[in-house]
Amino acid sequence: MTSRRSAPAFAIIALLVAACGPKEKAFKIAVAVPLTGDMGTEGQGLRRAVEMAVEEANTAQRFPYKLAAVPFDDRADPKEAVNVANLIISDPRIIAVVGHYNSGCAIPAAKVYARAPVAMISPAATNPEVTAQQLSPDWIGPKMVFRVVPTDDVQGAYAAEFTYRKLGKRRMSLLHDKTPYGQGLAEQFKKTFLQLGGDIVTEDGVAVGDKDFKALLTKIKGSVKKTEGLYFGGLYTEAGLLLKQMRELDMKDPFVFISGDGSKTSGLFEVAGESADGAYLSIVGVPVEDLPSAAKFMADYKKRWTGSGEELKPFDHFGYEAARIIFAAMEKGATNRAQMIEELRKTDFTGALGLTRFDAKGDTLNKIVTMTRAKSKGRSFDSIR
Ligand code: ABU
Repeated sequence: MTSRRSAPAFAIIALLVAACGPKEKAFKIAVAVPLTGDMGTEGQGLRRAVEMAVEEANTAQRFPYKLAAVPFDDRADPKEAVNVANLIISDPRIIAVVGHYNSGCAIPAAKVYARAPVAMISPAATNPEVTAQQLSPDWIGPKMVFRVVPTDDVQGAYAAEFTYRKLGKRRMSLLHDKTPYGQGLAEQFKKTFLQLGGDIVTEDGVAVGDKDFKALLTKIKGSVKKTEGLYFGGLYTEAGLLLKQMRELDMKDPFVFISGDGSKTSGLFEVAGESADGAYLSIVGVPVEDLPSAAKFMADYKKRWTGSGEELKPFDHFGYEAARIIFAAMEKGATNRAQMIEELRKTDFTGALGLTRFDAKGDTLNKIVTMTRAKSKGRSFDSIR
């Protein structure tokens, strides 16, 4: 009786061993992003995008080996990002990393990847230091950090020019969340706004997770120099709460709220509701829906991910492109970490983002930034031309 039952099971195991045994070649791409917490929605989108790219490559039998996307949750926490990076470098089957989302995570995690070394392509972290740190004489390892999004020196300067020239504002208040991303973006805004002749009336920092900004906003509203708007460097949760409390304090048009790519996501409407209406949010790159080269990606994504909460998130096309840039390097013969780094430096890839090439720092040569405006009806972000 025992032998009759175990015979088919035995055959199945033998087949599985033959199909997936240790001799079969397989490579993994790590997707190191926040998968839980407030930023989990953004990271889950990136995971879906990279998984889709991997599925496409496997289905098309593009390589004589299998690929797998392996998600790692850094929880948007720099310490956890370092833990995750150490796990990643200890798995020799991981040939490259798509990550991290937060600049505050990408900066320390990159130092761990440099020790391995294993290449990392960030699809979202925009603080210049993410890549610039690898030019430092203290950098331990080769140059192996790349990113497919423009940086905050471009984004912050663009927002300041927009505020000064297009909106005609001369006196702004500055607020940031004290993270490398939020503070860096706000500082770049300030630098350019002052250069243009504008005045920064108040300047403050808040913490990620703070909920009550009423006292701070009351101070800003009552500033002697009469501020005309608030520039916020930070992420959507705090941006949404700020907008909600600003409206409660009657801080609305012509008083402006301006923030960056970390706040431009559907989550802003979930936090702020109708109070999000009229907020200006810059984004890196061109809105994905305006990119003809990304039309197929968008259609395929919609087809592949249709469940609730699985809608396209703002950085997904960047994650998809990062994975496909890694595959292009594999196609050119990169089958180990060192070859991958070498090939990525020579990237000349045309895909959903158009043409991607990296400069000596590892940054994309695409430097486009777009300003959008939140519209609560329909929960959209309209590009401003
Ligand atoms: N660039 C938006 C994602 C946040 C960050 O860079 O930290």
